[in-house]
Amino acid sequence: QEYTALKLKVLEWAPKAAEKLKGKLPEGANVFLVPATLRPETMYGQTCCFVGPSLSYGVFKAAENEYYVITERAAKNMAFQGAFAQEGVIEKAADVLGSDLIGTLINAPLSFHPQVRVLPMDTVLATKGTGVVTSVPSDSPDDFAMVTELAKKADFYGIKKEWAELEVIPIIQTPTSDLLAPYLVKKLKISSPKDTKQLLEAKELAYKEGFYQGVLKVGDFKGEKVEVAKPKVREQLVKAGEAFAYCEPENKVVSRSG
Ligand code: ZZB
Repeated sequence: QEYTALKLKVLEWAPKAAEKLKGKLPEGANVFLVPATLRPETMYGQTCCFVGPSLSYGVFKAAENEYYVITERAAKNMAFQGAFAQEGVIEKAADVLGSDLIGTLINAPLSFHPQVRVLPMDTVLATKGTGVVTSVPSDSPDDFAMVTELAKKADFYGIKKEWAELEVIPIIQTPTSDLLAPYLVKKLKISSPKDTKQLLEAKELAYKEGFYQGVLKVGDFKGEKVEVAKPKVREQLVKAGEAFAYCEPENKVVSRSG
């Protein structure tokens, strides 16, 4: 599985993360949360970034003054894909729990919302991608269901309501909608992130319709089909130093979609 790994620069740590990282990183180090995505063409619509609150993450050195927040499992894979200074070697500067990261302010490349927050999502899998997921509620039913839930129960989740209420902007037009995920969530009567079965169906429908029939409404490739624009957006992000390819050894992966 080839993902695009996106670099979301940390602008301001949540207090708990700041405490845990104190003295462990060089002054002025650039740290990035690095989600793995299959949909680089949707990055215009990022509204937050999810971590699993109970998952363990590491802060791994990628280059001089540059660090990635990802799972150890992902770091081990990246070390063999030229992402770090030395082939096969990982250098962990600190440990941090997903829950410590909640509320961290980050930069989201290409997004209409350049500054977004790290928010919790219980269904993030430690065994897939980097354990960090960028959220695009306009085109991912899981993400739309989760941000809706977070806004509804902000206190319960220990977040500020407004962090989950960033405007969901249409970015891809398909024959049925320009907000495909909210449309499918409504149509399949999904009322919470716990509606696993319907969410899986919605995700499959969204992937298919988005990929084969979607047309970008925004950005440099506005008017182009998703199929065509996807590699172009990816290339643009890579050239800007904001993303890189990340591959997953298939046999080790537990995929929700099988
Ligand atoms: C942004 C995005 C925008 C995504 C979209 C999807 C969609 P899969 O196997 O089919 O779910 N993801 C990545 N890592 C994890 C993880 N560890 N746990 C849970 N979810 C994860 O494909 C991977 C997609 O699942 C990734 O692409 C990521 O969300 C999420 F508009 O990134 B995506 C219809 C889907 N639309």
